[in-house]
Amino acid sequence: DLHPVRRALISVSDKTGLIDLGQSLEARGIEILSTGGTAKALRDAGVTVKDVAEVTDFPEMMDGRVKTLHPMVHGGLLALRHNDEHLASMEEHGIWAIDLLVVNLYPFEATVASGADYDTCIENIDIGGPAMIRAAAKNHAFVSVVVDVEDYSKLLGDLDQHDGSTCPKLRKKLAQKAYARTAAYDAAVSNWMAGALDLKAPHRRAFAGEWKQTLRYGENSHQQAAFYTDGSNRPGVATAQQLQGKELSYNNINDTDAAFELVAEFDPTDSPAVAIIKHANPCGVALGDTLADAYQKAFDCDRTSAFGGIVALNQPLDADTATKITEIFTEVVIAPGASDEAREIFAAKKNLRLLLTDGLPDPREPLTAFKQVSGGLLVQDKDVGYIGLNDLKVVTEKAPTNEQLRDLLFAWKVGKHVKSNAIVYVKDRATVGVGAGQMSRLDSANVAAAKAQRMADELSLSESLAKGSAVASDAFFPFPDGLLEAAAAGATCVIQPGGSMRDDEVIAAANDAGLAMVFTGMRHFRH
Ligand code: 93A
Repeated sequence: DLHPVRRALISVSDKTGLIDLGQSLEARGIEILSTGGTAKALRDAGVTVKDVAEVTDFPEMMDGRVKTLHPMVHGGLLALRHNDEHLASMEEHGIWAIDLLVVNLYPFEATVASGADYDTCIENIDIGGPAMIRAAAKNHAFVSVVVDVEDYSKLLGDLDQHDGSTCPKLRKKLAQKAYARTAAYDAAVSNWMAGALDLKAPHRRAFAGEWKQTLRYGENSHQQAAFYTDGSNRPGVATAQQLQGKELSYNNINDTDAAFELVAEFDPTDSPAVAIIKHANPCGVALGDTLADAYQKAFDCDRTSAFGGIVALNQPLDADTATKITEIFTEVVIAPGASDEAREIFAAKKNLRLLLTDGLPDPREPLTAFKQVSGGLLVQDKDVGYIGLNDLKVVTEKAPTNEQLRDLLFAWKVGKHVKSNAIVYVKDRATVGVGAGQMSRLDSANVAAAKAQRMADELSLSESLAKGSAVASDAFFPFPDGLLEAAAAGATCVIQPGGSMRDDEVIAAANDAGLAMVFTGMRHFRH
């Protein structure tokens, strides 16, 4: 049923739109109750407000920890207006009904993101706000609860349409949104505490995100989709600024994330790096003397697949690289910044999406990864495993040269970001063949080799790009066949975890083929 709004309680940390709202409610004859800072802001703007402290007959106390936690407030929010007993209690205790609650919470997520100390974060856990929100949302049969500044106009529109009342459909929608907000808020608190305690993934975790945008559709056009942020403010696709181009699609976001996470593996102070991604797998990754050089080398790995790809850079986009990128159709470019000249070059390509971030994601930051399965969620530590030179064990008669070691470690880092089974051929700090997502390791080795050969044909080279390459395998070779396939394709050195029952056979085959091979002792499955 329609329900008239006579009395409102407003208590907001984010005061955006507050004065307008207060004035609009007052103009509609609605009495306004409010807490300290909110009341002051409204009064300063000439809006008549009653202090909650006057209603509760208690001062705000304990640094504001207790301001609205009182039966005069919660009774007013929770009382069923058609229940005689409830009405009698209201009468007996002088409780007045509150028909509208407008609350936004202490900015806990923003406080954490700002790097505030532990005690400051604790002080920014809102208790009274969520309590009121949950009470009002429960009683949405009578009470409207607004937790989002963007809903102020919706509320006022509804009041106008219904002569000072709100309709049940709006109240129900607002209540659903309200519980989403308090759930996300508590999840943020719990996850922050898990981080502060250094708890690992298997511990009890809460799941929630903050709605960011509705997407046109999901992976396919018959699937609805939306994009949520986790409130962490990490540099990445969720917090990037889009400077131009059409709205990002679901697949764009997924691929852009894969591209940026991969390129972030390479320290920008060591070398410029470029990754080109298609369908969440790299079709070219390279380090270069310049960013443009790195792009060219990444592009030359698989020019066919790079068409319509997603490009990630580990350094700000410069004019040379921008010019090269615009030579073919590219869906998205993501980079930690861009020069003015580069932006101008891109501006001529209206459809090209350019995303800029404040830096790179930290590939070693311990985070939690989720995967949905029927009826549940799989939770694990994100794969932040790292292999350096000192972790490598040479297992063949031949030891790799320094050049080979450099390429092996590069191939290993790329392989971590390729769907399993992953086989990656690398030459001169650039991929020359990537085999991804095959159900057999041998097939992945074949696919990567075939790509290296095809690209060589396209470039009219006399031998495969994989000739003289370093090859990485994301998991051990269970049999010598995959390794021999790589050798046949032209690989001269191998990096792989080791640990197979048949390691001896595989090492013997490597020796026979004259390969140098190192074991990492770590696997990088990615499914
Ligand atoms: O410290 S609290 O958890 N204790 C309360 O009783 C309480 N009531 C409202 N925080 C409380 N609030 C929050 O105060 C609201 O959720 C809002 O974010 C903020 C508004 O304070 P002010 O009006 O003083 O700016």
